[in-house]
Amino acid sequence: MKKQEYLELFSQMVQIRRLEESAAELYQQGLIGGFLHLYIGQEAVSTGLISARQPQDRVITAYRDHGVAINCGISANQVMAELLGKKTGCSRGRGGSMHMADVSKNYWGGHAIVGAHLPLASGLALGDLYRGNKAVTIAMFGDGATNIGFFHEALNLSKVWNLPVFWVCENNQYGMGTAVARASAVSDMRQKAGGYGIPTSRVDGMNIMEVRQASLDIIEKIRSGSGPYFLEVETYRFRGHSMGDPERYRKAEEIHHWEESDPIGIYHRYLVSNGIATEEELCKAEDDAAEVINKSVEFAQASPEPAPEELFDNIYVEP
Ligand SMILES: Cc1ncc(C[n+]2csc(CCOP(=O)(O)OP(=O)(O)O)c2C)c(N)n1
Ligand SMILES: [Mg+2]
Repeated sequence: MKKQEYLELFSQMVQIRRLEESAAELYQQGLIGGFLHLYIGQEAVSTGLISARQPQDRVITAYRDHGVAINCGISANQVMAELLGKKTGCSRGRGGSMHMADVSKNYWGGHAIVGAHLPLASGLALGDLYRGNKAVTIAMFGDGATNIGFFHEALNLSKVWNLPVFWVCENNQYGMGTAVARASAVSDMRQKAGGYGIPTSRVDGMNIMEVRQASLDIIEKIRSGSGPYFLEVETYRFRGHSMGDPERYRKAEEIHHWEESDPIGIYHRYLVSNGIATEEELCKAEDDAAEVINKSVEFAQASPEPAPEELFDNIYVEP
C-alpha cells in the first residue's frame, strides 16, 4: 500500500471511534431513538476486511453497522443523519441505527434479526454465480449468530452450491450478556463451518494488518471459484451490548485487559514504528476525524425529518 492508503485506513478507524462516541452522547440526550449498538473496539475488523474488497464485492452485516457503513464509503453525514432519523440519512431516516444501507455502494445493510441476513448473503452470492459476476459476498455476523438456525441453513447451502460467500464471524466474546462458552456447544467457531466442509481460519481482530492480509487472500481465493470460506475474527466490544446495558456479566479487569489491545493504538504503533507515518500526521488525522464527526452532528441536526406523507413510500414496488 502507498502511504496515503495506510493513512486512509487510520482515518476510517478514528472516524468510526469518534462517530460512535458522539452517537452515545446523542443517545443519552434523547436525540437518537430505538436501540444503539456501538462498534468501539471492533474497528480493525471491518476496516481491514472491507479495505480488501473490490467495488463489485457485496457487504452485508448485522445491527452493529455504523462503522461498516463508513468503511463502505457512506459519508459520516449520512450515517449520523440516519441515526437521528433524518431524511438526509443513508436510508432516508427510515432505518435508524440498525438499518444502514446503500446498495449503490454494495452495502446491503444493516439487519436487526440475529442471523436473518445470512440466507440473504447466500441469495446475493447465488445471484452473482448465476449471472457469472466475479463478485464475492462478504457476510459479517457475531458469535451469537452461529447458534441460530439461519446460520446452519445458509452455510450448508453455500457449500452445496459452491457459492462465493466470505463468512466472517466477529467473535467479540459475548452475545448480549451471554459469554460464548455459555451459549455455544463449541468455543471454536470454526468447527461449526468445518462441519459443512467449508475451509476455515482464525485471525486477530485487533490487528488491522492481519485482518486485511487474511481477507485479501481469502477474497481472491473465493473469486477464483473455490466456494465459501469461513474466517473467525477474535475481537472485543469495549462498550455494553447496546446503550443501557448494565454490564453485570463481565468484570472491569477483563475490559481493561482487552483495552490494552486497542486496535487503534496497535495500528498507530505499527505506522510509527515502521516509519510509515509520524506522530504529528496521526494526530492531525485524529483532529480531522473529530472535525468531520462534529460537522456531521451539525448536518444531522439541521436536516429535515422525513415527511409524514412519505410514510408508505418504498414499501411496495410500484407496478
Ligand atoms: C432472532 C433473534 N433473537 C434474539 C434477538 C435479540 N438479540 C439481539 S442481539 C443478540 C446477541 C447477538 O450476539 P452476536 O451475534 O454475538 O452479536 P454482537 O452483538 O456480539 O455483535 C440477541 C440475542 C434478535 N435480535 N433476533
Ligand atoms: Mg458477539
